Amino acid sequence: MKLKKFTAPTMPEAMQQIRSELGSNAVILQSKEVKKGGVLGFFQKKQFEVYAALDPEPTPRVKQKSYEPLVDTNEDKAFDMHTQDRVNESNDDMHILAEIKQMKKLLEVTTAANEDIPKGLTTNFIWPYTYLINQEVTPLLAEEIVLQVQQNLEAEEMEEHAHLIKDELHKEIVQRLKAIEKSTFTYDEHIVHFIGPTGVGKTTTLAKIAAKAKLEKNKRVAFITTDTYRIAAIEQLKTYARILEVPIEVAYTKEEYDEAIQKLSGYDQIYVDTAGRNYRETSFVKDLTALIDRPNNDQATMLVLSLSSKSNDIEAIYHQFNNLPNQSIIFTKVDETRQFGSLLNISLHEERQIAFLANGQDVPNDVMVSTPEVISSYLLSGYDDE
Ligand SMILES: Nc1nc2c(ncn2[C@@H]2O[C@H](COP(=O)(O)OP(=O)(O)OP(=O)(O)O)[C@@H](O)[C@H]2O)c(=O)[nH]1
Ligand SMILES: [Mg+2]
Repeated sequence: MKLKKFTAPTMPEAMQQIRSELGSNAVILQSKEVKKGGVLGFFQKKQFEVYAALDPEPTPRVKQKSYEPLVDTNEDKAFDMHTQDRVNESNDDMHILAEIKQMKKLLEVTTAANEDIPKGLTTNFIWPYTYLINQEVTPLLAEEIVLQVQQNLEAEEMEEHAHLIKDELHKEIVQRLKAIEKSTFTYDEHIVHFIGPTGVGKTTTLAKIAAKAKLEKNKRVAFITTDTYRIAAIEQLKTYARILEVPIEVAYTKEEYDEAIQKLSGYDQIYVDTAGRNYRETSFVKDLTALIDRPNNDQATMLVLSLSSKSNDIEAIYHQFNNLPNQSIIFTKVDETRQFGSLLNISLHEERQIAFLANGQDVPNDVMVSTPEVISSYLLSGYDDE
């Protein structure tokens, strides 16, 4: 397929250029009015930028007349591709629409300003690659995965079918996630600290997991909160303790914390809430680790991260805590975004599977065990809509 951008002062002139260069079978994919030149926004010249494409081997079923309504020579109107209204519903037209959709995807890819398409990707795989990039998967990871998928499908000579690409992507992602270390959380840990940045959902998620421990795993559960910076924070955990009928201790100092652990030592699991801080600051990390660091192995840390945070911030926070023993990762607010790349980035870069995903405010229901299949399904959930 030949794809080209044309620029002219008027739409009819652009059309003239397109006809003489690509012939009358050319399809207009997009057009817009732009202003060029001038000084400080004055004396700018109006120009029309039109993207047109020509398939050198058009399918025999395509009728020439179906293309015609797509060409609008009215220069006052920015040309738009709302083809649905203009094309009738015959099978041929549906076929053309599918082709145009395909071409538009290609156009988006071709015109994307900052996207470096990796060498070695054939046309059919540029779209899956840009899909993963739009999901905020890191470019290197997206390239690796899509190149592998391309290789797998080429070996089977099936690369041109879009749904096969999606299935193969799913397989590839699941396989990579399965190859890394599993989450170590088993509900047998005696002390479980919930740590993480401000407002990510530490207290809410603690209540959800503690409820699971008590109701599904029959564990005897107790709470400690060390988040004494805000009265509301203490009250929040006390409320959950009341609802779940579990004891709670409030610890203002390291000594009180040690006493509380001692006091609750007869319980199967002690869930410890901590204050949200700006943990990009190393001093906060030191304070927290000094507080929760204990000489026994019978403890775990739940690093709570929000999927609605920026990818770089998520990775930076992860690295601030990666020395803590028995650490599991929980991602919250999975329901608040449509970009799921961080789930894959963290898992594969750090080679550590995510333990839980929280997807709403409802305690205790909105939490699920994270599996490679669940992560891949989230990641590819918008694949067919794009
Ligand atoms: N949409 C959505 N909201 C969530 C989720 N988890 C928690 N929240 C909400 O996020 C807000 C903050 O939750 P908290 O549990 O108080 O967060 P925190 O990390 O303990 O906050 P600090 O202790 O202040 O640092 C609350 O309104 C929760 O209902 C989730 O998975 N999805
Ligand atoms: Mg809290």
